[in-house]
Amino acid sequence: MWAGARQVIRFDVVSLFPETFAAVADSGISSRSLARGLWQLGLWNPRDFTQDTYRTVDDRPYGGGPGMVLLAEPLARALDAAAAAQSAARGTVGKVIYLSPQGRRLDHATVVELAGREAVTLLCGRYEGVDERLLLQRVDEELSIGDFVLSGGEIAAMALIDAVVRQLPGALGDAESAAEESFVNGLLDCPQYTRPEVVGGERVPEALLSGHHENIRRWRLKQALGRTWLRRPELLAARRLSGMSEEERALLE
Ligand code: 9D3
Repeated sequence: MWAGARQVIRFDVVSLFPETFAAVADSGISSRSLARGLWQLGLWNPRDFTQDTYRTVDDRPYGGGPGMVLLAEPLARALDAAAAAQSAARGTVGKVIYLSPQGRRLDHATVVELAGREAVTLLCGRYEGVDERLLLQRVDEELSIGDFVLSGGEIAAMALIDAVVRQLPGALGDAESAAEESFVNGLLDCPQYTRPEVVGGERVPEALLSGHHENIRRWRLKQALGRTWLRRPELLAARRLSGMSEEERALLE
């Protein structure tokens, strides 16, 4: 295989807390694949793009009310710097995605689509949000990671990066990739067991000790279907529409 054909993605992140991205840059699968050149990370702090003595990045909302709003100008200059870096590193400038509770919910299909891009800029908000004019002028897409309140966009951006990087060819080891395949099929994972055979009086299910690979596969599929039916019935409804195998229908029954 020609290594030059590798699918590399560059993320440029605009954030007031760039140091928090150590969570994806310095540990785990994302860190290993960053060191191997499968993806690139640029961090841009709007505070470094201020022009006043106090390095002001926020101000009070017009119309009054609690909290502060991020200023458009330092963000615009940080976005310009990110775009220039993408142009130099990738020969192209990616779309700007604003992480916000008002965005469309991130899902697996979007993660896979993002993994195919050359460059993406992630804009992280803080406090009450970002001046709307900056959003209108500079943001292409808006994404949320769920219906709950975070303190800012950073953790959402890191969740997105982690999920996308896992999809890059070569990011996961062989064992991890094989495990992934068994459940990115719209079902929840089956239960997992390891030694010893008895824990707190509870035995490992007999099917897993048989060594009969076909029985083990059927037991796992049945468990996955049963759990999905009990915990996330809406996933099964979607699966019924997109087509279920005769075996799955029988096991679910
Ligand atoms: C508590 C303040 N809220 C009512 C006025 C508005 C609000 C502003 C900023 C709520 C959250 C945030 C910060 N959140 C994000 O930047 C964010 C987020 C989230 O909170 N939940 C799910 N996905 C995301 S993506 C970015």
